[in-house]
Amino acid sequence: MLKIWGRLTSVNVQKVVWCVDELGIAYERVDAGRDFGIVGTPEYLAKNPNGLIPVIEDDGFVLWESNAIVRYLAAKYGMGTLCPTDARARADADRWMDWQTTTFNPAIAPAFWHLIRFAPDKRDDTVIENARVTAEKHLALLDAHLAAHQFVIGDTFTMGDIPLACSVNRWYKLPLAHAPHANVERWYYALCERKSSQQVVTRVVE
Ligand SMILES: N[C@@H](CCC(=O)N[C@@H](CS)C(=O)NCC(=O)O)C(=O)O
Repeated sequence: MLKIWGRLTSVNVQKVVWCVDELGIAYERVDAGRDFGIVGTPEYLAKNPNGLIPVIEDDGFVLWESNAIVRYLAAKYGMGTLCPTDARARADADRWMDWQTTTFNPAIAPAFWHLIRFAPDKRDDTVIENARVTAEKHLALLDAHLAAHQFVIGDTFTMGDIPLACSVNRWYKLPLAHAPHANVERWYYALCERKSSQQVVTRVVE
């Protein structure tokens, strides 16, 4: 059976869990990382020398890097649904996955760390405000895109939506003022209705 290592409070683990729930694959998830430990053990480091989560093992095949995991699972178990068969549609999904990991998530991360993970006396309001301004700029771009697209690549839900929706979910749950983005909100709240998103979107951010 597919095995996933990683705590559900991690946005990168959330992507993988949403993906497998969408695909309807049987899996076992082991809490690992932060207070759960495990990631520093020799056994775990043999699977992922970065000592980070998530990691999967699928019939002897070990893989780390969350978006690579989502791509692998979508290609193996969801070709033609989560993973588009058309090369351009697939590149489009890849593009939004890469944008999530290189642009949007790094933009919101400082606000997440200062508001959620750091002790109140370590919070820096300037860092939070700078992150908010940058994130809103990126969300305006996404909003303009979603004005003409139901999902990130068009009419169908694909792997391209999952990592981005996990980060947008985190963003909307941060205790700060969010600017209105009607198309992002329409997209995000529709995804919150999917059965496969429930382990992610019903969680508080911690
Ligand atoms: N680029 C990696 C980043 C992995 C990563 O930074 N994981 C974090 C959680 S989001 C982690 O392992 N933190 C240490 C821990 O939880 O102990 C990926 O997308 O999988």
